[in-house]
Amino acid sequence: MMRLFWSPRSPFVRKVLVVVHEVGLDDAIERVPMVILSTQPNDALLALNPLGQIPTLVTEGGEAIYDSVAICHYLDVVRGAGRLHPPAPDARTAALRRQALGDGLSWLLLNWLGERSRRQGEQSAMRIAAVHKKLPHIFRALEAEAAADAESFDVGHAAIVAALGYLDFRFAPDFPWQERYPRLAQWWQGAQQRPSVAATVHYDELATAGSALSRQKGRA
Ligand SMILES: N[C@@H](CCC(=O)N[C@@H](CS)C(=O)NCC(=O)O)C(=O)O
Repeated sequence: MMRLFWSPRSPFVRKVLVVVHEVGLDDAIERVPMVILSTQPNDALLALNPLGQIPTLVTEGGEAIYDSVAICHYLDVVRGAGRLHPPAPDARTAALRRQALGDGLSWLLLNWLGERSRRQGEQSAMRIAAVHKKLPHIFRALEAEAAADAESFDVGHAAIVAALGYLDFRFAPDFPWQERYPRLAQWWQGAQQRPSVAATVHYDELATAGSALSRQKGRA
C-alpha cells in the first residue's frame, strides 16, 4: 500500500485525492491522518518531507513524494495512464498553468485564513487588501477557463475544484463568487457530478471532535 499523509481540511490534499479517484487508485492508498499546524511543524512528517507539509505520499518502496504537483504527476503519469497530464506540449503547458492558477488561489486563501485567525489588532490590513486585490483577477481568469474548456478535466481542473471547494468551505458568506461568475458557477456545478469530486468534500475533523486544537492558530 502507498501511504498518503492527509487531512480533510487541506485544498492541496483534496487536489491529490481527486486525482487518486480519477486514476482509480483509491484502494491502493492508505490515508494517514495528520493535524497540521503551520506554527508547530510535525517531527514525524519532517522526517519524510523536509518541508513538513501535507500532502506527502510514501510509495510501497518507501520513497516520499512531495509536493502535490509531484504527487499528482506520479499517480497519473507513472502509476496511471497520464490522462490528467495531456502529452501534447501545448496542452500540457495549459494544464500546468491551470494547476498553478488553482494552487495559487488555494495558497492565497490559506494566507487569508491565517491572517483572519490573528487577533483583531494583529491582523495586517495591507495583507488582507492584497488578497482582495488579487481575487477578482484570479476569478476573471477562472471564468475565462470555464468558458474556454467546459468538457475536459485535467490536473489543472482538479486544482481549481480544490481551490473553489476550499473557498466555499472556509469563506462562503464573505465571497459569493457563484453570483458574480456565472460561467464558472455552471462549470463548478457540472464538476460536482464527478465521483472524484463528490467523494472528496472537505470537513473539519477538529471542529466535529470539539478539540482544543480547533481553536489554535495556523491550521489549514
Ligand atoms: N506546495 C505544497 C503546499 C502544501 C501546503 O501548503 N500544505 C499545508 C496544508 S494545506 C501544510 O502542510 N502546511 C504546514 C506548513 O507549511 O508548515 C503542495 O502543493 O503540496
